[in-house]
Amino acid sequence: MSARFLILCSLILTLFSCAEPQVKLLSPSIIPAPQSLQVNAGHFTINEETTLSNNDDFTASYNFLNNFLEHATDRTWKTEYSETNSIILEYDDSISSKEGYSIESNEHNITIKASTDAGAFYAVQSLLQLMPADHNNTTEIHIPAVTIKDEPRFKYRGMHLDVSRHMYDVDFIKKYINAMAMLKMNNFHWHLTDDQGWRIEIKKYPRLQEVAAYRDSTLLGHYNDTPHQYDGKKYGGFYTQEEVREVIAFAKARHINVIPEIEMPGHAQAAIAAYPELGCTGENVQVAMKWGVFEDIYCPSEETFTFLENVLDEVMELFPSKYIHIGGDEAPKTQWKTSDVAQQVIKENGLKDEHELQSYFIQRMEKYLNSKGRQIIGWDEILEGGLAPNATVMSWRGTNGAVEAAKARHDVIMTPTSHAYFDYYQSENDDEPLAIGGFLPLEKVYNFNPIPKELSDEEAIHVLGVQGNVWTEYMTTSEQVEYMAFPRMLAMSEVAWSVDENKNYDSFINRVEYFHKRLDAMDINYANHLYEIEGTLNEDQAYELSTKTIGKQIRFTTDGSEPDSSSTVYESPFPFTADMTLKAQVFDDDEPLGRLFTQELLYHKGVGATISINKEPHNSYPGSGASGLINGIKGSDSRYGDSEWLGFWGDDIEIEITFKEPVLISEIELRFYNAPGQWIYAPEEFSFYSRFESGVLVADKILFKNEFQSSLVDFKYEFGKYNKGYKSRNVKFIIPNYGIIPDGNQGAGNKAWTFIDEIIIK
Ligand code: TNX
Repeated sequence: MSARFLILCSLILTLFSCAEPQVKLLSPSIIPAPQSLQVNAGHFTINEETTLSNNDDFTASYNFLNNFLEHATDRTWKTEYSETNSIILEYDDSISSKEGYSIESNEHNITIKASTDAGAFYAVQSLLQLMPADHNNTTEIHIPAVTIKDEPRFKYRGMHLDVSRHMYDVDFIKKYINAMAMLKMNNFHWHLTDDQGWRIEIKKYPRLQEVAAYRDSTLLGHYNDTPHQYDGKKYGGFYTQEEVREVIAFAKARHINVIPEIEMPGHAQAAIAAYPELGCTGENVQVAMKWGVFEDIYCPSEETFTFLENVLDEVMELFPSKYIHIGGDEAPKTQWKTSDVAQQVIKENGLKDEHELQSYFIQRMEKYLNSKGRQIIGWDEILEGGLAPNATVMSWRGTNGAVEAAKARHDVIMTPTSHAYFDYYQSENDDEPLAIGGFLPLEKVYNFNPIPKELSDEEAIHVLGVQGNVWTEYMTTSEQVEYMAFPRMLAMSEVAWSVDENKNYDSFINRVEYFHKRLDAMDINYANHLYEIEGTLNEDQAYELSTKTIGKQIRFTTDGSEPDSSSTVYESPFPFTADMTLKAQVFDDDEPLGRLFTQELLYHKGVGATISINKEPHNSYPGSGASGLINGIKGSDSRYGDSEWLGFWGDDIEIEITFKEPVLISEIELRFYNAPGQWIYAPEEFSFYSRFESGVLVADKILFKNEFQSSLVDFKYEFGKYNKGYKSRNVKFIIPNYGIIPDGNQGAGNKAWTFIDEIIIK
C-alpha cells in the first residue's frame, strides 16, 4: 500500500468532502494498518433501507456486524441479498490466507470477501473502523469508497491478563476481549493461578475455592519501599466454571482462543496454602500477600502429579484451546535441594540436578497433556535442564530463549520484558500512577521487531507471533488495567498484524489520535501521552525538541518559568553552552495540551568529550549510546528504560573519557540504578584511573556494600586531594557487574543488570 496509505493517514483529522459537498467522510485510520488500502472517489451510505446479506454463512462475523448495526441505527435489519444498497458477506476461496479478507465499498454496496469466518470477521472490524466513532443516533452512516486487501503477518496475536494479583469481574474480562477483537488479536492468555490467589473453580478440590482464592492482606505501596506495609483486608474470589464457559463463548464469537495458564512448579503458594501436602515441607503456608518469587513450590511427588492432572482434566473440559500454558517460570529450587521426595525422584530418574528435575516435571505434564491431544506453552525457563519435546516457548527474559528454542525447531511466542510488559511505566512523568518499574513507551512497543536477528528465515518460521503481558501487581482496578494496556495494545496489534513496509510510527500516532474517540465510545480509560515532548542533544551539541502529532506548536522557556501562549515557539535546535532549566509545552493554537516538559541541562566538563565503552549496552536498553553518559542530561530518577540510562546484562564495564583539552577536575559523580525487584543492582565496587597532564597516573578503588535502599545510587567522588591544580587528560572507570543474583531475591540465579547514566565531571 504504503505511500498512498501513509499520506492519507497523515490527514486523519481532515474531513474531506466528495461528490456531495454536505457529506463529511472520515479519512480511513484503521489500526492495525491493513496490507493495502486504496481510497476511491465516492462513498456508500447506510440508510433505513440498507440490507445485510450473508450468502455464505459467516456466522460469527454476520452476528457481530448485525448486532453492531442494529445498535448503531436503532432498527431491525433485514437479511436479504440485494445488488444495491447492501452490505454483502461473500465466500471467496481465492483468498488463500485463512485470516485474510478484502473489502470493496462504492456508492452501490459494500462487499466483504473471505474464505473463512475469521477472515470475514476481520473485514467487519476494518469496516467498523471506516465509520465515524460517534455513529450512534444517526439515521445515515457514510463510508468512504475503498478497496482493502488484508491479511495478518503473524498467526499468534495475543494479550495476557493476570487475574491472580488482582481480580476483575467477568464484564471487564469481556470488555478486554472485545477490545482485542477490534484490534484483530486472536489469543487471550488468562493467567489464572499464582502465589497470591487461585482464580478458577476446580470442583474436585474445594479448598482451592475456600482457601487458595483468598489472601488475608495485600502489600501497600511499592515492593521496593521498605519496611513493607499491608492493608489488612481480605482479598480474592474466583471465576466459577459457568463464568469461565461464558468468557470462552464470548471470545469464540470474536475469533479469540482463550489459553488458560495453570502455573507449575513455582508460583504455586496459593495452592500449597490450600493443600500443604503438595509442597515439599508439609508446613502450612499462607496465600502470598506481597509480590515476588516464593520458595514454596510444588513437590514432585505422585500426589502432586495426580492433583495437577485432575486440575488439568477440569481445565481441558472447559477450554477447547489446543494450547494449555503451564507456567514453568521462576521456580526456586531451594526446597527441592533438601527434600527427600525430590532427591528420590532425581535418583530414580537418573537426573543430574534440580534443573533437570524441573525439566522432568514439565515433560511429565507435557506427556499427560499431549496424551489428551493438547500442547503446552511454558515461559522460557522451561528450556533449563532440557526442553519438553513438543513445547512452545514464551520468551520473556529477553529473546535468547526464543533463539535457542527456534533453533531447536520449537515454536516460540515473543513477549520480552523490554517490549511487551505493559506493567512498566509508559511515561517519564513523575505523576504517573504507581507501576512495577521499567519504562516501555508506546513507540518502543511499536518498534518491536519480533524476529530476533540471530534466526535464519527458516528458523524464523517458528516465531508464531507476539503478545502483550499485563501483570497486575500494581493494578488494583480495571480502570488501571485499561490505563496500562491502552494505547500500548494498539501498538502491539500493529506489530502482530502489519508487515514492516506498512508500519510507520508517525502515521500510527495520528491514527491513535483519532482512535481516542473510539476508545471514548467504548468507555476505555486509555493513557494519553501523545502530546508529550521529547528532548535530545544532537551531534552538534544543540538541543532539539519534538512532539509526535502533527499541526501543533511547541513553546518553551529556558529560565525556569512556565511557558504560555506568548512564549517563544520552538523552530530549530538551540546551542547548549551553559546550565539551563528548560520548560516546554505543546500548544494547539492558544490551548496547552498534554503535560509540561521540564529538563535540567547540566553543562559539566565531560560534555563534548570523547567516550568509549568496552561493551555495547544490551540492545533492549541502549539509552542514547555511550555519548549519552556525558551529554549533560541525567537519566530519570524512576525510569531506567528511558533514553539516558544504559543497561548492561552481566557485563563488566570499562569506560574511558578523553577530554579535548586537559581539564582541572574537582569532583566526579557516577549514577547507578538499583532495583533488585527488576534484577538491577548497583555494583559493589568500581575503580577509576586518571592520567595527569604530567603523565602521572592516579588510581583508586571504591568499595560499597550493596545495601542500597533507594532506586538511585548517586555516588560523588572528591578528586581534589589528588590533583591540586594538575589537569587530567582522561578518566577511566572499571565497573564490575554485581554478579549472580543471590537466592531469596527476585531473579535468583540469573545475572544481574548494571544501569548507569551521566558521569558528571566538575
Ligand atoms: C515476572 S513474566 C513474572 C511475573 C511477574 C512479572 C512482573 C513471568 C513469567 N513471571 O510473575 O508478575 O515479572 O513484571
